[in-house]
Amino acid sequence: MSKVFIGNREYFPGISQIKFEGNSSDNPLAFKCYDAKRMVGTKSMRDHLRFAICYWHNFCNDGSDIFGPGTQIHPWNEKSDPLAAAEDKLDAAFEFFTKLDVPFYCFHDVDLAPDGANVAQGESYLRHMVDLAKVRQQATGVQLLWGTANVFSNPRYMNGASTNPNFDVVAHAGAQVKRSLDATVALGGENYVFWGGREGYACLFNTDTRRELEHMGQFLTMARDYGRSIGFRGTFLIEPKPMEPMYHQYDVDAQTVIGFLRQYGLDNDFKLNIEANHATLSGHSFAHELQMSADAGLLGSIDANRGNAQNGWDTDQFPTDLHDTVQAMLVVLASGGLKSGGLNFDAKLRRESTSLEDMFLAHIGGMDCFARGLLAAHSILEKSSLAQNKKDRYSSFDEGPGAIFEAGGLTLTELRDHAEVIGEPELVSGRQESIENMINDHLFRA
Ligand code: XLS
Ligand code: NI
Ligand code: NI
Repeated sequence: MSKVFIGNREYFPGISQIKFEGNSSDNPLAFKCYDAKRMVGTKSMRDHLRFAICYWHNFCNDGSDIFGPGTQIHPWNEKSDPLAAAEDKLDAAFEFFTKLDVPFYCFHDVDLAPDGANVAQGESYLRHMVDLAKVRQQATGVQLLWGTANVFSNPRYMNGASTNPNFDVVAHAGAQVKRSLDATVALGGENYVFWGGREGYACLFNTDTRRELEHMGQFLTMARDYGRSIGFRGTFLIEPKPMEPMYHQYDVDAQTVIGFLRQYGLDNDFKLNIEANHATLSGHSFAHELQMSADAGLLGSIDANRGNAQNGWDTDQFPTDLHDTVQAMLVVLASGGLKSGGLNFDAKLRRESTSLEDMFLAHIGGMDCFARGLLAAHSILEKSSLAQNKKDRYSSFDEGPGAIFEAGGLTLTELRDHAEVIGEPELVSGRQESIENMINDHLFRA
């Protein structure tokens, strides 16, 4: 590709198309492992990993935190007219996507377009930006992994969106989700995400949790029905998170969300979007949350990032822990791959990383880390006895009384009688250390 920016201005001058140069390269602006076309089993790395870049952390945030203003100066943020600034931001975003050659991106409605002074104006701003994005998607081949609505930043959502105690606020959330679904469908988005935002509570004394959760079930049902009515054939996703901004978030973790989806009959249309940092905040591991989702047939997509072991908040760092990506890719591969989901880098630069080049370096590192995780996981599944050993561990359920038990054919009394007949079972080693060693051995062979 000779020209990888499509507006009039180049926002990342001096940085050209990022290429695969291999393990021996010491060029920081090159992939060492991610080689989009390389086949791993039956699929290319590109098709296995389905990388996406998020709009918000890269093009909307500027490093500001509660203790101080932004440190990152973005050339697409110079214009004071919000719509003109949004247009510049779009060009910068597509330049970035194409220079990194990722297949997908993700956005909230208010990342792409200004919110507007009222419902109709917000809709028209978003439609305008969607028209421009459509042209850029066609010109570059970059596609939309998912769209979503930001129904947590505007002050009206301080007590939640669909779980707000005020019906008028619920209506505004509905307007935003409607326009965001319209935008997602217009752009051919493969999924549509609901992260709970402020769907939770701070104080039980003033909160009717039963009613709020029913409202959430009702709201999601309406969103599903509307999406299907306008031709959305993709997957709706819920992204669990246990805390922050609310003390108690309703979508605490994967198993909670799975129970909720089943309770409201939404599990045929919805799956889960698992974020690594949210998993660890909920007291689980990233791989655990993926596994619980996969077991339920509801693993939809991934927000790829990592937390900080010392902190109890969502630091949204870029994934650099190889062991983490290996474990994640083991679950993904063993459950049949990402399908319509992808690996969205819901990660931000540190406030101290102030150059535009840092945005590239961070994504290159994350992409290589997952590519290495993919190679190691593939090699482990192909060449080791991991899967067979796991299966063998349950072989007592494959025949005889164990199989009858699994099929629901035993009574508790018969279970007791079996115990009496067989006497004390022998202790069988779980061999955890041996498996952990084998996985480390593969990391250096992959
Ligand atoms: C925040 C979430 C958010 C979702 C999209 O913690 O990760 O960024 O992914 O609303
Ligand atoms: Ni996320
Ligand atoms: Ni997060």
